Amino acid sequence: MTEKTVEQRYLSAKAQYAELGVDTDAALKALADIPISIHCWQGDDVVGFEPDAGGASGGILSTGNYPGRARNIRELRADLCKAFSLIPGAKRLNLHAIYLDSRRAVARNKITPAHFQSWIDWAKEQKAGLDFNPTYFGHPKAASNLTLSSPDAGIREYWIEHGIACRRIAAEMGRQLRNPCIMNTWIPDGFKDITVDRAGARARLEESLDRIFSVKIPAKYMRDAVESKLFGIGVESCTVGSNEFYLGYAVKNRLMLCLDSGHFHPTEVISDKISAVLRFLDEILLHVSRPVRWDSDHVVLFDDELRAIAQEIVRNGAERVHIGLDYFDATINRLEAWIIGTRNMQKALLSALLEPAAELTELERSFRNGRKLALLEELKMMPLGAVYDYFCLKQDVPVGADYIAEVESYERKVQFKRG
Ligand code: RNT
Ligand code: ZN
Repeated sequence: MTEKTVEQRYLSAKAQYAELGVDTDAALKALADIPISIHCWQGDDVVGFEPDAGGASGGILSTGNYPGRARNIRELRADLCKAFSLIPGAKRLNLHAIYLDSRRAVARNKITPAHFQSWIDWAKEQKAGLDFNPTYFGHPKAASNLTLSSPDAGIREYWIEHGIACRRIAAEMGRQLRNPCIMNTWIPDGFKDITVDRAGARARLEESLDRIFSVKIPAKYMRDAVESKLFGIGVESCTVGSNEFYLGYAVKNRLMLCLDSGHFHPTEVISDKISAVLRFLDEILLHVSRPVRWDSDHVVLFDDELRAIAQEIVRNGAERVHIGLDYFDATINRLEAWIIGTRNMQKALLSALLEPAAELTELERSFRNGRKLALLEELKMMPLGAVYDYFCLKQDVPVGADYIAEVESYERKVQFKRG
């Protein structure tokens, strides 16, 4: 498609939306300012760069053997640079503690901001914010699937120190980038079979978290989120950090709750939870993912639930909802996984920004529900694609499917040569 065609189609779409009272220019301006935090772990199948890397465990796993996985920091950064050049809009990079830059092995309770300085410098160059996660899995001290809630005081202490070390790192990222770093705490803790002392495990988890969060850090540097879960492979019977546990903990301690799309019962959706939890929390974090039959972490599609999530973000105020992606598919090119998911998140946000919001609300309040339903259905036929293509053009990234050829040439020249 030539630039001229993209522009012409945009003008025609703009006129069509204007008839509904929707301003496409304003929507594009708003879209450009909503950052999406791109998860580094899609690039290497959640392995990380510790010299004795253990990979994912604790109930999460990446499946597939598509060639070209990034094996070291240099390769991961090259892949991220390439992917970033094909994704429009404001970007953040979401790192895990196992992605540290160190030639020597460092115990997880001894990591410091210095181990992430090269990532901070990289993010500065990329004009991207950074988010962070302590890594409580893929480690001998997590082998029992109990970390912060372990009955073993030594194990608990080790992971408490890890949590404290990670908050310092996150604060330093936010300070240097002048952009608050969101640190998300997810632990794999749970039990495979009948669990007798759920209360004991939860009491220990609360105590450990209290110690980690006892140091107050200004919100302009970093903010904490806690992520709940339903179950994991190998921890089917009891998850210590359940939704009720973390919702209560977040409300009590004024932290963010992290809602992951894959962490609820199969017919339960996070889109409905956003407006509920925002009554009691200032801000929340989302892990946008796609569960297929279980918490499978498939690449995010432009489907009904993604659109509903985006509508709730826009309707409740995007400044209160931090958007992170969380999936890992090793059966396709990992750049495509990033690009498809991030672009879909943006398309969903754009589609929500292009709704005649006031009119829809008014129709609902006045019980004109037939008209509301009809309008919502008509909106599905509006030329959203033409508006998104124009966004890509203006942001200087390939329009439509044009990025695919770029990824294919990159995999031939770079990723397939990795052996
Ligand atoms: C696991 C959680 C968690 C992880 C990442 C790697 O079920 O979703 O967020 O996916 O921290
Ligand atoms: Zn998650």
